Amino acid sequence: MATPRSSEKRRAAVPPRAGRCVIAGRPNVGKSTLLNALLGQKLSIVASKPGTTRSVLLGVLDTNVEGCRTQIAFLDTPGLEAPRSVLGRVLVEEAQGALEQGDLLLLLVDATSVVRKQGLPTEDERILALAKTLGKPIVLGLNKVDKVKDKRQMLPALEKVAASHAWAAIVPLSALRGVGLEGLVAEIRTLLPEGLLYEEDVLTDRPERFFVAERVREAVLAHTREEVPHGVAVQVDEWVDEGSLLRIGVTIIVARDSHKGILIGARGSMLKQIGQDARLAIEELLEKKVFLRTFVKVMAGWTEDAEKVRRLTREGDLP
Ligand SMILES: Nc1nc2c(ncn2[C@@H]2O[C@H](COP(=O)(O)OP(=O)(O)OP(=O)(O)O)[C@@H](O)[C@H]2O)c(=O)[nH]1
Ligand SMILES: [Mg+2]
Repeated sequence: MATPRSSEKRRAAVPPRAGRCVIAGRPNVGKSTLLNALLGQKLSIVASKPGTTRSVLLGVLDTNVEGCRTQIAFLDTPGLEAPRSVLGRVLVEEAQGALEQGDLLLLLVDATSVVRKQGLPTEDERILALAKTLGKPIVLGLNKVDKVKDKRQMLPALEKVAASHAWAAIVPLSALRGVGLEGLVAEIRTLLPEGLLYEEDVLTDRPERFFVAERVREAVLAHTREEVPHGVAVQVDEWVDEGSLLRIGVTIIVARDSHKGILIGARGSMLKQIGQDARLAIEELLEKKVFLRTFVKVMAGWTEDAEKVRRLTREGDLP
């Protein structure tokens, strides 16, 4: 039997592993929830509506798997689906571009739809077909297992799915409840090359203002329905650090005149609520007192204008 000392030595001799894992899948399957759960902190915004994530977001997990250093650069991506607008097309292009950057792919699917279909739904099969062309290992993550009522139906569904591709691994998960995450990370480690990609403490590569714009958009998404959320974009146009207080001004862009009224609400009540929620989220993010000014602007039809779409989906990145 190995003494504690010799097992420590053995671990120290195991080289670190690092690589990029692209989280891809249909909209709303829980990709961003999973990124946040894996990192143990909120990086990506989440909403109950499809089409929430609009640009590829890096989140670096630097951890130990059974004592062995492991760096996984996760890339959260917009959902892949047949686009219904120019905005939709740009999001799909963004996600497809990310697929090529991964050492491996984590195809995330909704476990309830797999159980219902007793196999991979057609939309997920399409993504799998696209992923296969890259010739990289694919891990299948079955998310939202907490929502599967009859667990006995899981096994036959898993057997069907297992036969559909030479998966590197199949991992049932609940990103929301934090179930299956350790096993997922351990599976991913086995697929990574040796080495390290980042210095310690690197979490992401986006500036604070991107995350601020996203928190405002998340608050808008939480309070709006139907087509309003799809046409919302947020620009940060004021950022004044006054020491103990950060003064931030944002413009919330909507795609139609009628959406402006909805967003502002009766005597400004909706916008006030959105502003309050967003401010609290930003204060938590930046650990600082924030004064948030919100302004709503109509940019009619921007979701059908490719140049505006490209600018507004990456707006928070601009200096
Ligand atoms: N019950 C349950 N709900 C989940 C789970 N993971 C995510 N969700 C919910 O699913 C919804 C969508 O989550 P997101 O993380 O925004 O999904 P996404 O795949 O990033 O969506 P897009 O960015 O639109 O592609 C949210 O309401 C989440 O709370 C899970 O494991 N169980
Ligand atoms: Mg997302």
